[in-house]
Parts: sequence; C-alpha cells; structure tokens
Amino acid sequence: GCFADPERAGLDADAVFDGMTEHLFFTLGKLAPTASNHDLYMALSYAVRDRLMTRYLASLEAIRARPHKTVAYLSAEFLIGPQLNSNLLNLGISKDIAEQALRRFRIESLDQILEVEEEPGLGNGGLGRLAACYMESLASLQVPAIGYGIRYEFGIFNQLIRDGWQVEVTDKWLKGGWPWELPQPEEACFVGFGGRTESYTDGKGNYRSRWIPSEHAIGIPHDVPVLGYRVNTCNRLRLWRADATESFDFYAFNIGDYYGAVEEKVGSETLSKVLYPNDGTDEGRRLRLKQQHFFVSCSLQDMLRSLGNRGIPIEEFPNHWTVQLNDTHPAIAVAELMRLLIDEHYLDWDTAWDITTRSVAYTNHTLLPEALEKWDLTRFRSLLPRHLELIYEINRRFLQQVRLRYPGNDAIQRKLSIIDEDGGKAVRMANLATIAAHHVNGVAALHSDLLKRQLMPEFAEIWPEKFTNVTNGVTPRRWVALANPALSRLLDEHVGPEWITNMELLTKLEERQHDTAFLEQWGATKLSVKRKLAGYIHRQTGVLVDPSSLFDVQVKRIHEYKRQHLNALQVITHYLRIKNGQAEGMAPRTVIFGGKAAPGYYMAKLIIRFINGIAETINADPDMEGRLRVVFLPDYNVKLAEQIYPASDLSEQVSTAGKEASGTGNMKFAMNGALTIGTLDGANVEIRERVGPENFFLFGKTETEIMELQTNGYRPRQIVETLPELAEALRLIGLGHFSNGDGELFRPLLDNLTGFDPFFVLADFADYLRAQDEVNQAWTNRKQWNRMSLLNTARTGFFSSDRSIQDYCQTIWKAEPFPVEITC
Ligand code: 26R
Repeated sequence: GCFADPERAGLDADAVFDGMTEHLFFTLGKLAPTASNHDLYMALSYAVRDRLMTRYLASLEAIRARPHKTVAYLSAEFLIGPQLNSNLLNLGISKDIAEQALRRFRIESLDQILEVEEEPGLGNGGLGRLAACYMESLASLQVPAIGYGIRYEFGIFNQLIRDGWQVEVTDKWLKGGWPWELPQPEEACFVGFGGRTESYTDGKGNYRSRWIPSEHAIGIPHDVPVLGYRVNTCNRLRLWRADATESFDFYAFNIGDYYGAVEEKVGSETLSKVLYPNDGTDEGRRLRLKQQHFFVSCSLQDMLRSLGNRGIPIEEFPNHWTVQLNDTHPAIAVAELMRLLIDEHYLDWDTAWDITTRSVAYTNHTLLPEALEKWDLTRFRSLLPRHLELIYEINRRFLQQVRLRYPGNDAIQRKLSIIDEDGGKAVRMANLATIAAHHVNGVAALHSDLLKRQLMPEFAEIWPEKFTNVTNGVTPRRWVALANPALSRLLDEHVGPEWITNMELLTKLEERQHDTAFLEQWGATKLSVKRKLAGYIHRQTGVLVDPSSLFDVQVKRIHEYKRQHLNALQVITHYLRIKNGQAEGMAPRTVIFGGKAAPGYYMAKLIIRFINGIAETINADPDMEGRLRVVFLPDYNVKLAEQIYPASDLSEQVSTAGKEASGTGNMKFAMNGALTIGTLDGANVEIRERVGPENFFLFGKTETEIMELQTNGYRPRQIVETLPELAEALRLIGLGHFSNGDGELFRPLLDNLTGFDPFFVLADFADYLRAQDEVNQAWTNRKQWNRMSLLNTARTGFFSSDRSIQDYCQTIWKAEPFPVEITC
C-alpha cells in the first residue's frame, strides 16, 4: 500500500519550500519574515523528516509482513553527529535544491543553516562513533537493524579552555528542541531494580525463583530514523529515556502527603540524565550499571514483544534477532535474557541458554585493564539479585566444563570464572559476555590477535572458532561526501559517483598518480579546504595560520596511551631547532590538537594545559612567525571533526604499540588524503599494508619490543642522557619556559616521564623525530607528496564501514539485505 501523500514528500525545491513554509507556520508557529536561522533549521529539518517517513514506515511494514533476521546493535553510546546534512544526502536532496528553497527565505547558503544544528553528543569517542557509522552502513546495505541505546538528557560535556585548562560545561543539546526523534510512549517498558528473590513451587511442582524488585523505572522509546544512502531502507535508532515511576505506595499509603510524594519523585535523579564521560578508566559508578541494565532490559523486552506481536514462538528468537554487544557495557543482556526467558516466559534452563547463546555476540574494544568492566559483588547483588543468581548458575555450569577439560588446574578456573575471587569480589563482565557469545571479535587484526593470545588465551583454547576479527570502518557518506565536497567532486569526475557505495573503486585513481596536472589539482583541492579551516582557527582561537603550511593534526580523546605528550615534545624540539638556527630546510608547520579529557583524569588534563602552554609560548615568539604555529582547538566533536579531517596533511597516530584497539580517526584522515605518521598499532598496521610502506611514516617499537622492554626493566632516565635535544626540551619545561616561569606546573608530567614513563614516550622519541624529519623531506617535494596523498585515498576503500558490516553479516550475524519496496 501507499504510506503517504506523495505530493507532500517531493524532493524538488518547490516541494521542500512548501514543506518548510507549512512547518514554520503550523509546527513552529512562526511567520516567514521574522523567522530566525534556528527557526529555518527546524522547518527544513521537519520537512526533511517528513520525507523519511514513507521509507521508515515502509521498512517497518516490510519486516512485519515478511519476517527477516534483524540486527539488534546494543550500545551505551551512539555518537551520531548532526543529522540534517546526512539525511539530505541520503535522500538525494542536493545542496543546490536545498539552497533554492532557502533563498526564498533570504538565506544564501545551506552552511548558515547547518551551523545552528546542535549535535547529540551521546558518546565519548571511538566506540560511540563506530556505532553511528555502523547504523548508517546497515541502512545503506539494506540490512534490517535497530540500534538500542540511551537517550541521555546531557551528552558528553562541552569543553572550554580557560587559562589553558579544560573546563567542562553541561551539554544541553535538547534545549532548542531536537527535530529528529519520535517519542513512542505507547511502547514504554517497565524495568525493576533492587529488592530480593524468592523461591516458590509452580503449579507443576517445579522449584522456581522469582524477583521482587524494590524499585522500578519506565523506559520511553525515542526513535531516530536512520536512512540508508539512496535506498528505501530506513532503520531506527531506539533510545530509551527513563522516567521515574510512582512507587506502589504512592497511591496506597502517601495520599495524605501527595505533595511530599511528588517532590520525592521529581527529586529522584532519572537514570538517563547524563552520559558518563569516563573514557578508559572505569570509575565503577553504581548508576552506570543501573543505566546499563535499564536500557538492556527495555531493549530485550522490546525484541521479545515484537515476536509476540507477530505470533512467532519464542524459541524462534535466534532466527529473528541477532544481538550484538558493543563492548561489555550491555553485557548484562546475557543474564537479563535468561531471566526473561526463564522467569517471565517459563522456559527451562537448557532451552533458555540455547536461545541466548545462539543470539548474542560480543565485540571487545579495549585491552587496557583499567577499562575492563568489573562490578563489586555486593553492590551487584543489591541492585540485581536475580541476575546474580543466574550468573552463578551460568558460571557453575561453565566451570564444570573447565574442570573436565583441565583436571586439577585451579588457576585456570580462577582466571576464567565470571566471579573475581581475588581481593574484593567482583563480577567480570567480559567473562560473562565471552562465555555466552557465539562470536567474540576484536576491532583490528592486531587487536584481535592480542585479544586471543594475551587477554583470553584460555577461552581461545576452549573455543577457537568463537574468536574472530572484524576490522573497523567509517562511513564514506559522512566522512568523505559530506565532510569533503571538494574532494568528492574530484572523485565523481575521475572515478564516477559509484565510489560512494563502493569505495574499492577508488583504486582507479592510481591511473593518475603520475599525471602532473591532476596531482596539482589534487593539491589545490586540499589547499582550498585548509583555507576554510584556517578561517575557523582564527575565529576560534585568534591564531593566524598559513594555509600553505603543513597541517599536522592529532585529534582524539586525550589519554596517556595515545601520547599527545609525545607529539608535544616533538613540537618543542622543532621550536628549539628554529631557535638555535638549526632549522634549515624545515618547512613551515601548523600543529593542531583537539580532544577532551575525562574530567577525573588528572594527567590528561595536565597534558591539555601543557599543549596550551607550548602554544602560547611559540605563537607569541616573533622567531616562529611563518615557521611554526601550535593550536589547541576546543570542544572537539563530530561537527568539528568534519572540518578537520579533510583539511589535514599529516595524521598523528602515535599510540604505544598494543594499546589502541583500532582507531577510526586514522581511517578518516587517510581517506581524505592525509599521510600517517604512526606506530604499528591497531588499524595503523592494516592502513600501512594497504597504502604501501612507502606512503606511510612508520616509527616506534613494536608491541613485542615494548613487552620485552617492560620485562627487562625500562629506565627512561637513561634515554634522556643519550638524547641532548630531549634533555634540553625537558630542562626548559622544568624551568617554566612554557608556563610563564612556573617550573612546578608540569612537574608531575616530567616526573612521570622520567620516572616510570608507563607508555614508553621516551623510548620512542628518537625514532619519532627521525620519522618527522622524513615527513619534512617528503613535504618539500610537493608533487611527490601529492602522489602519496592520492595513493592514500585510492587505497583505503577497505576501511569503509560498508565492508565492516558485510563482514559482520557474513561471519557473525548471518543476516542478509532485505530491499524495501514502496508501492505508490
Ligand atoms: C568502562 C568504561 C569506563 C569505559 C571504558 C572505555 C567506557 C568507554 C571506553 C572506551 C572504549 C571502549 C573505546 O572507545 N574504545 C575504542 O573503540 C574504538 C572503536 O572500536 C577503537 O577504534 C579505539 O581504538 C578504542 O579505543
């Protein structure tokens, strides 16, 4: 059937204008002559949203009518970024058409309207952004999928820089109204917490357990349509907002104190209030586990309900849903699915376990021990007593198998147990996820290998077929087509527009690698994009940068393992060489940093202060003019990232080998023609293999060498003695040269580096400088550089998230495309 009046959903300029006019008047209550840019943003967004609805409803209806396996992507974070431009692109409303409509409201460029869009910062970094790229690729590949997560009222904090320090500001992304969500209060779910369990005998004489929670929350789904590129498939992102419930005594006992009860309800923090900004270190906040259980329970209930609605028997669950756990944050799903199947749907243990293990798979995103989730046993029991019982039973059955396989090996049992018995007892979420999952995957070849050989060797021995790799990817729609229209035009011309859904076609660019005129055009395109970023930098920081200088960029969360301080030390060396008249042949550089530090991560915040201190000293020094500029761009987010990647010449991927699971920024840089200076870590390894070692600046110790150094005893102070340039840099820092004479400010950083240097910054320093000199050499031969840049774009099609999703579909999900027809 037909889902809407096609007249109302046209994609031409007149139809878009009519849609905007109608929404301005009827939805927003505004008159066109006095409408603000924000009003026009809202009007255009509503008009675009209308045009998603036909596809959205047709996609839902197609699945209802003809059941097909659907991917349920469970993630505590979805860093989806701005929506308007992405939806325009995927619908096929060109910038030109949008501007024709906007001109009738006296707006000259679409950019003026895109500028006012607030982005939902519902993620910390790589993990959340990956989930967003995967949702876009799933829809573009026409695979039925639903993303389940949390609608945080406050996303990742906004970052200000005051006196060189990071200051966190609440992210009120909903304040102006967010037009992309559809609340569905009629599909609300009820979730319990706390209380106790109770055993009873059912009508058939079976012993059973049931949970009597002491508290409840209601989850209200807020659905965000996710349209694929030029297809009818429009999947959804279902984000749960928590509402406090009126406890039962609200009606029964508190009648006399109605206002008191209301105040109590209002005062109780809602579960979906805020995203925890702790990327990397688990602060073990009780509310985090509560949030996790909340969204996971709602999501599983939703999946079971959809089977019920369609009259599908519950045993069929694994044929209709494939449940992917994005790290361990949703790993409570294992116990919650068991509870729903056994306690609420009365299945026996074996049937429930069979359903669970055939449905659930787990992706690991980090090996850092401090980021592996563990929950204190006592607190876990007080929040989820029934789940703990089920986990004990899962563990008992599993350890039974382990004993049979490794008789008398107590150590292996202790290591594999879901319950950590050393020190304070705790529940290990990675063990729970691994035991239940039919597949466990890492996110880059090296990472998956280390996962198998270092983090989980015993699990891998028991279940070798379970462990696999799916290398991460990024969506070329957002990260090339939208972010870099200038490059996209070049690709359209020389490869044909099909590259956007088939990135491997970009290898056709290689035909041009010796074409001087084309390489000049390639360089000119990059320069035009750099000019725009230079303008932004000037407006944001007051620093004037030369667009023709080498743009050397490191943008990502601030973390010691990512080694922004290694880069900062390189900058100081560069500065000293200029100061000492040893900078002959050193090309002008602009070193750009961006990223947020977790608010409780002292060393990361000090690194931000350090970079800003260096920037202040260097940018104020007349000797540096035209030679070196340093910029820290505040509030790095998706919107800013879209400006930065296309304008970069050099991508800094300098993590300690073995620490960065994959990285995805590295892929965005390379696709946009930046060359990488990097270690053999995460996906850098695969990027280098694909672009060719001659088009990649490699440095640093390998993961194995780092391990050896660690076991043989590492003495960073000795390294300082052998490297005069490093010693001089450290001496200046200690004298307060980058902190207005305050020699104490960066003391903790210096002590850390010369004392322990846990991330081997000094161990890699000399080789890093050597590679930076090579960068400088290569940049001097601009034709050669442009050729290398072109080859980076030409050869990184593999890192499209379309390829990642195809891998997941084939090896893990056994899910297939399901084209949606619209019959109007
Ligand atoms: C436990 C909690 C505090 C927590 C720990 C760690 C919360 C969030 C994280 C962030 C981790 C899991 C993360 O974002 N990992 C990143 O995942 C990316 C996508 O796979 C990788 O590219 C990146 O290398 C990895 O650090």
